[in-house]
Amino acid sequence: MKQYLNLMEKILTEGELRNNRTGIDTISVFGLQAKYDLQQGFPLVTTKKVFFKGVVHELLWFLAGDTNIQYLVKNNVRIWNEWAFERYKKTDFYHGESQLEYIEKIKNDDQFAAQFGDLGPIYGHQWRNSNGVDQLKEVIAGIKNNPNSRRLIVDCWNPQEISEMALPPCHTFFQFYVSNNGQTLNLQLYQRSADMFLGVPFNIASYSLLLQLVAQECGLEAGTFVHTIGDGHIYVNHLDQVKLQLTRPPYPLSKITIKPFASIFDVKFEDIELVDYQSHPLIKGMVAV
Ligand code: THF
Repeated sequence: MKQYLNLMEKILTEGELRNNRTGIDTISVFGLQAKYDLQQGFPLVTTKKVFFKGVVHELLWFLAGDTNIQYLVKNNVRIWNEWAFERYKKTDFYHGESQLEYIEKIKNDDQFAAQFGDLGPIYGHQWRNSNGVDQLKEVIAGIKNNPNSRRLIVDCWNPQEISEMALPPCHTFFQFYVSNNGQTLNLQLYQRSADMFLGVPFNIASYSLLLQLVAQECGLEAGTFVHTIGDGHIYVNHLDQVKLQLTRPPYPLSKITIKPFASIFDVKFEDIELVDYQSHPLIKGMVAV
């Protein structure tokens, strides 16, 4: 996992201080790439403890085409709470509740959740129903039937729907590539904006798991996850945390095992197991909204 640490070191030495819509400045570099060979192990960051359960629930939520935070909240995954709450605050129904009160209501009141828990047509919607197109289903059929295709693409940047999304997609566009005489599946992601300390360990794990799931369904071996980044940044309130992480030597990588399945859309949380994950302790950081 040196690749991830190298990108953060590069941003610390070459980055430019910039302001942005969140009000918390970043140090940023434009145009970064890292490659993770899944045959070397599962690239879950080891220099801090990553909340892997959250990664799995979020990915299953995307795969189900779900965009309502109720599923995440019920499974104690809080990573999308701020964005849903911000959206709720802008409605006429908001009467000054705290975020905690709002989240309790989302958890326990299905009707309230249906009305106010949605993030708009974000990832899950675009993957499974982009103006009626199930992009993910089609791309999997493409991998099976036409592995040399150069059009094995899922695109979340739907310009007509961006204004309805709680947040325009950060991981915007991905492409599959079958190599090694039809034996190995690779995936490249274009991420327009990357929060290196908080989001990126999640994003690497999420897309590597997606690659492993799709490979398993297609009877292929999981190859390389190529992570291409536009604005790669470290928030200034994460600098101490990043510097601490850079003093920590990485541990050997973990592995993932997934129980046999016919379709990735049938996979359940319990079917995915993280094996031999050894990490340094958790490091906390505030998320910029
Ligand atoms: N906005 C910002 N500023 N950073 C992001 O990483 C980000 N995302 C998604 C959407 N907008 C973003 C949301 N994903 C955490 C992790 C992923 C997120 C949001 C937040 C987070 O806070 N992780 C902590 C705590 C996890 C927990 O235990 O609840 C961590 O230590 O990892 C990137 O796609």
